[in-house]
Amino acid sequence: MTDSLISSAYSQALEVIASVEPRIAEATRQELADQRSSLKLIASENYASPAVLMTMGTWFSDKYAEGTVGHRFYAGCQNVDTVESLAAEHARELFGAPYAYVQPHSGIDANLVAFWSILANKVESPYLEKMQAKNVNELSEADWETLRHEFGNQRLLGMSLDAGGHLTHGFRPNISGKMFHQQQYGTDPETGLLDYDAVAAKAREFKPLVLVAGYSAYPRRVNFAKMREIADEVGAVLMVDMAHFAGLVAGKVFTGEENPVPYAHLTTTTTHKSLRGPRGGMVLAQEEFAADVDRGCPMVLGGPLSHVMAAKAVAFAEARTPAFQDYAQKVADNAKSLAEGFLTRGANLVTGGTDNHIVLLDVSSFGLTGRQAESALLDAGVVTNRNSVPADPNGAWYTSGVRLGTPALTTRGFGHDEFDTVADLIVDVLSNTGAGTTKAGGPSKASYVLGDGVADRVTSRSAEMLDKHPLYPGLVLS
Ligand code: DSN
Repeated sequence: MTDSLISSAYSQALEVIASVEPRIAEATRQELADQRSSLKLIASENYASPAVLMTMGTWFSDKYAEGTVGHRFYAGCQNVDTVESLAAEHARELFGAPYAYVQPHSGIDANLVAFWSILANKVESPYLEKMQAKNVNELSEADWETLRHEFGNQRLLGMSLDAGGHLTHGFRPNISGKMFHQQQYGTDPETGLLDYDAVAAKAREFKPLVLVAGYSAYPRRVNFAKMREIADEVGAVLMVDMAHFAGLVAGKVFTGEENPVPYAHLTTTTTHKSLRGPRGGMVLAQEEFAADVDRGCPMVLGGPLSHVMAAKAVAFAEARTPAFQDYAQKVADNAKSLAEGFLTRGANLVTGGTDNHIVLLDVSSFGLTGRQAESALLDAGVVTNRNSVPADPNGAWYTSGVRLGTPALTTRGFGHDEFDTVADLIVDVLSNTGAGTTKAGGPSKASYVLGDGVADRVTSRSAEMLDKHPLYPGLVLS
């Protein structure tokens, strides 16, 4: 596709939008300008291709298609069937999975579908037997009470939020921490690394139905063969949430025991992070769970977003190319360059480095909270997100860390030298930021004072790199 076609398509689309609500057209233009002019280091974000983005803007958005391919609750789904079948086929091939469910709207939805299918498949409840034999309306109140008891008292063991796990891995305030009787595993207090013996000991003691592996802020690889061994020993289902590193699996950077798909009973993911597709989720499953996963909609999810499933198919087609494998390797190489850049400048990193796409910077040595650091960096055009570090004294709101990721800027073409410069710019901002005070003059975890001229200095050095590696280089809006 030529640059002029893309430019013309978007320019005309914006004209059509402006004819109805000009402020939305303007915000859309401004978003492109902002993304072009800032250093996007949010580890969970990326830049999807124009083909993926354009696929989302069609009339597939208008179609209801609850159910699954060939078994819909609405008529007229023949084209949605084509789209969903193709997306699932591409996903199965890309990840070597027996079964793929491409309907989840997000990673949290994907995890809820996985929980549902584990409960439906593994909980031995008299309710389920009766439900197979009877009309659901004939079940008694006592049957429903049994169901609530059986489904509501299962055990889940997942990685704690401050060690790098996700909210949906059993964090107490999240529904996963309320619907399951949960316990959490952390990381070694000295090294910050996952301690498989400690996970195994906890699993032996707790005997979970579900062992969740995977992470949102752990800057290291996981050995999923070991996690499966632990699950098997205690009779648990292994569920891996690869939302963050799906692109590194698809791109064959994580292979063998670092690839979760052959080891996990269920693997969940988002499609928009390192995988560089549209915003959405997906569940990959071994055959024994497929029938229950298939009931995800309408048992757990609202109607599938057919336009997004179409864009998933396009993104998966992109991800099976050698160019994507090259990209995925660069994502990991660049994270190492970024980490080395920090270490040579004396900054502290959780686990002392990285071997995936994440660098977790502990900002307490700069005398700042994560929130202060995130805000000061944003003032200088560096977009990050604050994140807890293990045993964080500032909790999940203020935090003591800043999470950085390389997928987005690698898409723009940044390499070793640019990421070394990014480390330099971040250290420059943080070394020249002081903690502020509350209105009453006490210590504040939120306010901060950025030194004079720092934002301009950093923005101008970033602009040189951003101009050299433009976002959507051929896209010119008229
Ligand atoms: N929001 C995603 C992330 O940033 O990791 C996961 O919830």
